[in-house]
Amino acid sequence: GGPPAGAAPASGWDVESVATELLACEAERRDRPPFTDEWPGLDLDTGYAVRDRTLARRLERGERLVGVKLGLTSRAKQQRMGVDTPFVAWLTDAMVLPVGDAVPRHRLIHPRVEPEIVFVMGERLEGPGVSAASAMAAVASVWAGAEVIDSRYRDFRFTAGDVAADNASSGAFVTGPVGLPPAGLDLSLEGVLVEVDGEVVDSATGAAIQGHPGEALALAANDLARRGHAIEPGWVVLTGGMTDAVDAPPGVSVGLHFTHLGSVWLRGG
Ligand code: 0L1
Ligand code: MG
Repeated sequence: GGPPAGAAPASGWDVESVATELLACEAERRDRPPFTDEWPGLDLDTGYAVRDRTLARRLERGERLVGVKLGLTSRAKQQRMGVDTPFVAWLTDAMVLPVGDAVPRHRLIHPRVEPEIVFVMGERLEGPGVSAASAMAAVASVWAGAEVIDSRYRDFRFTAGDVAADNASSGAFVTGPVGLPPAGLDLSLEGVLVEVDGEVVDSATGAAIQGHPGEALALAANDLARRGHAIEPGWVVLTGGMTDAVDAPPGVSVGLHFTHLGSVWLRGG
């Protein structure tokens, strides 16, 4: 009985039209209510189908796929956003923020900044059945990172399906000064201080990310395998915000200070 989950939306929305609307919101710097207000059938898998359609459109217009990011891998972020599922989204070269650039507010709606532990992959990683240990064995180097998240949803209000469709609030990202080999690091204990205009406003360790960022990497590989994707050599993997994100309006300076991975500075914009 009944249509399959996500099918035949009474609202008129479907995967194609949601993908079109999300890309239009991004281009026009326009936010909107979550689609699930009108289309409750937009579940996580349907959201992923939208995410893959927007990626296809980005590639068609000349962007290059450079990696993946995880969303809502830390409890701090899950609680803040009211969604308890981690998920995976795409990174393209258009999202790379050159070192020294300010938060690119001119092309974003309501950007916020969060600290992340970032991997650059040495080997291909394909699920299912990937463990944190086998995931870490495929990592070439570990970096400090700042993700500038943005959401096409007004006030960052969304369900898991909405945010999966919206490529996990992707905006831009920048990595820190040094890439270290993973072997010498205990990433559960890697700390970060979030400093805004000289004041420490938050802190966390890598354990905030699913116990260890390698768990998030394994999760990404296993989750992508469900849709026939693998993580490729050379790809960048953002393992998820370690703390809640902070606002960075013009004039504000954000410093993310890691124990061994160095500092990432970002001027507000
Ligand atoms: O808007 C959001 O906070 C959802 C994306 C989460 C990004 C992250 O957890 O790193
Ligand atoms: Mg993030």
